[in-house]
Amino acid sequence: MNLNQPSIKLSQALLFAAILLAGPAQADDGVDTDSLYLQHCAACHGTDRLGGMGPALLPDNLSRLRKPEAEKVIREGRPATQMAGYQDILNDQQITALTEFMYQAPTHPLVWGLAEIRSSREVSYAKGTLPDEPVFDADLMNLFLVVEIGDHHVTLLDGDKMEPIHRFPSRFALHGGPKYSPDGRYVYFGSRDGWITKYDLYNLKVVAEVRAGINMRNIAVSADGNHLMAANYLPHTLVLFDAANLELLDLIPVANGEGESSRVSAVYAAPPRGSFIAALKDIPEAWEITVEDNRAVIRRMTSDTLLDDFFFDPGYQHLIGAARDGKHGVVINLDTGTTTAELPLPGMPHLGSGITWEHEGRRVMATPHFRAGAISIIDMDTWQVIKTLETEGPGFFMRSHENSRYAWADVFFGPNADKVHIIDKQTLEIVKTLQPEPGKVAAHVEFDRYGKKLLLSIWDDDGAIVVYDADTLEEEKRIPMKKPSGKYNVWNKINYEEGTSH
Ligand code: DHE
Repeated sequence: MNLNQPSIKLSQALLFAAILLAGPAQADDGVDTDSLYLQHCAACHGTDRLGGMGPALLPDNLSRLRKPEAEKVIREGRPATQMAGYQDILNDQQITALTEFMYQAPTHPLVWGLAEIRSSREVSYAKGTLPDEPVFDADLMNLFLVVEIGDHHVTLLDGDKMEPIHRFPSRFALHGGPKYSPDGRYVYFGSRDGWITKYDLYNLKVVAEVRAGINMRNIAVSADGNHLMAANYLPHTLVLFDAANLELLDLIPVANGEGESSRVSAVYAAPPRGSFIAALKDIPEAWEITVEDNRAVIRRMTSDTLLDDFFFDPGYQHLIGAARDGKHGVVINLDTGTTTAELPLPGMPHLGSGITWEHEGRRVMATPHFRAGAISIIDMDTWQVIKTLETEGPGFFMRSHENSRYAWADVFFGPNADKVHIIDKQTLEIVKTLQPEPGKVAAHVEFDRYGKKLLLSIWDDDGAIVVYDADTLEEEKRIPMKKPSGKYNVWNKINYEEGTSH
């Protein structure tokens, strides 16, 4: 919804006509929601509800927004966005009816294929057309990006001075880690609505955008920086792009040999293998994808369970996946494609945020659990759980750095969500529990490139980034931010640092 009225595309106009010809939909309370939607919302959110200048208004895309919050947004608008408040235009009954309408599946088919992807692409500055000198002075390897989901912005932070350099608007609801080009100059963001934004950190400019799907999981950039792959829930596709200008190269329908299609749980780059690895949500398969002549070549690995979430060993020889039943994990050998071990991991492990380190000469990995106040520590040679740490509630993220003796784990869910545990990586014990701001969720840590300082989010609209000394564990400063979620350090990401996500 918006006061600026962008032009409506032909396909949307045809759909608009079809809806009008079909006659207005009346809600139970007699409100004509179709007409209200077309009059007030369609210009920005699309006549087909697939989104436009505003986000998509479909049940899956809205699943994380509770209905009362959605009503509040319609009533009051969203600060610092184009979304105006409608409380003087629509009455309570109309607002409630519109909200219900948005949470119902549309009757028209939702299509996002080659034509839609191609026509969504916009290249503002083709690769090679902007200066190669950064417009600011800072260590380019110690920059952080902070995603602020409170008002859909991103802050670029100088990791030496721990001061913001620049703040810019993002697409609605970024999710998952932004991915850097191997030299750290460009970063690619993915939004839940399927938008991929390529941003030039040297020039502080969006250089290209494309929409890969209607409901996207995440994106991955190949180790050589040449290709980008997007994993979608809707439609059931993987999409391959040229990373230079986000040109569409290949659209891969995701289905098994019998033609049953599947959502994609996620896709990651596997640098030593020169490939991408994707796991499927509705079919018990993981795929290894290589790019030949700008086309995707798929190698299928079958698993004995559906994989929701997964992780890799540092050499990318094994995929460690969480089974959908939430009770165990499986280890797939990526060379043979066979399942080589099963892990007893009750309480739904969040393997995607696992980290690894050396412990008594062996590599271990640690993972929090979504449904249990526990952290499992696993020996990566024997695939045995060697320790289970009891925490003050289920956690979401874990983080460390090769140069730090500590690993940090948040307590994201439950009454202790304002606490963070600090684990000694050698004794495998929780040595300290911090409560940076009582009553506000404290979550997600990222270290600087040296492992000497770290950033923690106070996950609140009136939130902050807290800077800690990684050795003394003392707070150094707070930088106010709007619900900061993930933080991403350039050096740690492009070097696949062992204590951070990839
Ligand atoms: Fe995430 C990363 C899946 C809910 C914040 N999340 C990821 C990744 C996956 C994933 C597969 C890795 C992608 C990548 O980085 O390339 N997330 C899921 C879910 O399945 C789940 C549980 C349900 C869903 O709705 O999708 C989920 N995630 C959330 C949230 O509720 C969080 C806390 C808030 C939000 O923004 O939606 C959230 N997820 C994050 C963040 C990362 C992430 C901040 C990146 C972490 C990192 O350090 O790399």
